[in-house]
Amino acid sequence: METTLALIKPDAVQRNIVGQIITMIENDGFLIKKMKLMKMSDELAKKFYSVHEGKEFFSKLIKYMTSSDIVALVLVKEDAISSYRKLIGATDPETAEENTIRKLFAIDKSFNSVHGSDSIENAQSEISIIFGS
Ligand code: IDP
Ligand code: MG
Repeated sequence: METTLALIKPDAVQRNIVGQIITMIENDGFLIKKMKLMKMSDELAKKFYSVHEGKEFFSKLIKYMTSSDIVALVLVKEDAISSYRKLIGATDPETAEENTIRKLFAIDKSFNSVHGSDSIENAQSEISIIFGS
């Protein structure tokens, strides 16, 4: 069994679609191991997205991620990391596959409703950033 970190981002919490997204996660066979509603501080968001520091969208991303509450989840499933990335779809909803969370719910490639870890190392580091170790 593998573990991944999922975030339901501010645009989704603001639009009252947390339940629909969690239903898709549960229907895809993930077990919710941890879950919390929280607001990211500027410092936490910058640490979480430090890999994107210096990119042109970085300040917009930090402003977005700290704009309202998010829901953070630790999910467990066989091949959870790739399985959850497949469920959420491509970063840009215009290129995301049908029936993925981003295709169904994302506004655009900036405000794209969900986050998912992309490797075992990043999943472990993101879980400790959000939930502590
Ligand atoms: P991911 O969330 O699919 O892993 P990343 O490339 O890691 O995508 O980017 C992190 C987040 O930064 C995206 O989910 C999105 O919110 C934002 N982002 C990524 N690329 C762009 C862009 O080109 N313009 C604006 N925002 C972007
Ligand atoms: Mg990423």
